Amino acid sequence: TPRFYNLCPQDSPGRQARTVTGELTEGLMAEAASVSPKFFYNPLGSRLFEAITALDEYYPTRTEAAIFEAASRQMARTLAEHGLSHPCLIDLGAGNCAKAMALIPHLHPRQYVPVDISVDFLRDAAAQLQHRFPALDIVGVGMDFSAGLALPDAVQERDRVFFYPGSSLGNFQPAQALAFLRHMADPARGKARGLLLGIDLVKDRATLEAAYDDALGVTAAFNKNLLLNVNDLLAADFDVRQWRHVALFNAAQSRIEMHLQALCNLTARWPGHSRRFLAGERIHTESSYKYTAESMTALLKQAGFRHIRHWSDPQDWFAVFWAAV
Ligand code: AVI
Repeated sequence: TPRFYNLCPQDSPGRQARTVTGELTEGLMAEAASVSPKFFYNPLGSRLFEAITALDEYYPTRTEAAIFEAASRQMARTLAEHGLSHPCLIDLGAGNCAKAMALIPHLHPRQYVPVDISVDFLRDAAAQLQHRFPALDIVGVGMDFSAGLALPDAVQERDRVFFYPGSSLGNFQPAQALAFLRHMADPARGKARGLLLGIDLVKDRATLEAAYDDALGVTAAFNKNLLLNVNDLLAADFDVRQWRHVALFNAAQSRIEMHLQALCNLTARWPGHSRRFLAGERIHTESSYKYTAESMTALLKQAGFRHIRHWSDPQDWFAVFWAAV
């Protein structure tokens, strides 16, 4: 079995619960109500997200996979040109490690470091991967990397290449995305030599909005399930039937926004609090920023990366960037 480090806060359940309660209450009581998208991912939410990635309308997952399939040899050559023939591959949000599994035979990492906040899920996935690649040095790390990249000493400092696929960077506000990339490139912190980043690109509104409002209603269920998770976490009484899923492309901010919109006047209650919502009022649940090749190149440069190139699909719907420090 691979080495595994759990760096998730070992807070007492009570203390952790109070933090979550405070964060949720603050968002729900704000004049423009919001809940962080991290609250999508309870066990049902993770399954619904997996279902989303299989939808016709949700092009990012399969488009990214096709780019990796077509270009992984070129990617390996590019890394080798930067002296990274045997990198330490740090997989951010590795989940089931499936994306890395396809890449490892091409990139020949000396060490593979899957990182995820979902600790037990990752532990199992890392063990399975070790079976598949018995000689590979695997160091699993359970942590919330959005809070920083302080990796355990067992993770080698040399030749670090961060792997951040799936357009997850798009769920950060651009200023947060820049701060995170800077942190990665900082020789004293993330110590990255390079980064392989998958990011969704700006395209026509209809394609974008369909990807976040599919005909089967899977994304609507994914969005509404957030209220079920909030009910569990806060002991709240949201009725999902009183809410509708809204997904729209905000072109000025270059982002898909997901909201839950109240279908009638209603009051939601949880211990110590209540919030009245008028019909039509919304809770903002997610932003998914869409970049252009130019805007992402500029962001990576601003963060301290040099030698930037990217690969995309024939329609230019999605891009995989290589950026070296
Ligand atoms: C995880 N993240 C990159 C997805 C996205 O496209 O922003 C989450 C998602 N939300 C609705 N559908 C998918």
